[in-house]
Amino acid sequence: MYTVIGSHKTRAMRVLWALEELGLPYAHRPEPPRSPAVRALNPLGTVPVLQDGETVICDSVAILTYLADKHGQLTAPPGTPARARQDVMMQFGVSNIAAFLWTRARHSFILPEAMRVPAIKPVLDEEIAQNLARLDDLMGDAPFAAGAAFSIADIMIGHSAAWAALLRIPAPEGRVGTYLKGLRARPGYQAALAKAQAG
Ligand SMILES: N[C@@H](CCC(=O)N[C@@H](CS)C(=O)NCC(=O)O)C(=O)O
Repeated sequence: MYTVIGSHKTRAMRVLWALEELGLPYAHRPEPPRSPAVRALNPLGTVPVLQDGETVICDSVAILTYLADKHGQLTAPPGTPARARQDVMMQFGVSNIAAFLWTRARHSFILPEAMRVPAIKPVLDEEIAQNLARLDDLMGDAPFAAGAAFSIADIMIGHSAAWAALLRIPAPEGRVGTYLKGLRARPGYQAALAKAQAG
């Protein structure tokens, strides 16, 4: 059985969501980042960490890719144009949305107070809002990030959009707005959230 380490309030939510979409059982240990339990598995002290027997994976994108490839679901096959398209959208979510959210979090409550630059937050909010809106051009008429099927790229983008919504960063309207709201309304997302909140 898989064990997911890290609270659902962190990037571990991506992994919990993926496991629900895959319909797989898992154990969940919401250990805090940098805690001794996390450091014992990941020298960086970051979460999420996935344990699969003797295998330990310490990065949310690596975990999503591992699970999707291993189970042959939520992904296009490696070495195909469809996979390249999916990877482009995954990296767009990582670099153009999640990275700005993380920088915002660092300047809100993670960095020592003296290093925080509060003035950067509205700049980041604008970058995030603009990149969410760019999904309209990137996706065209496709219902999901990488085309016709829901994939791990949608988990990355949907998790980032949910994070942005919590911060009240303006979401695009119209088709992309409906797509983003639909991601977090999915039974898999809702089940992961409900189970994690129930402890
Ligand atoms: N690239 C890693 C980043 C992991 C990461 O930074 N996680 C945060 C929580 S969402 C963390 O553990 N931060 C603690 C720290 O940076 O020391 C991933 O996607 O898993």
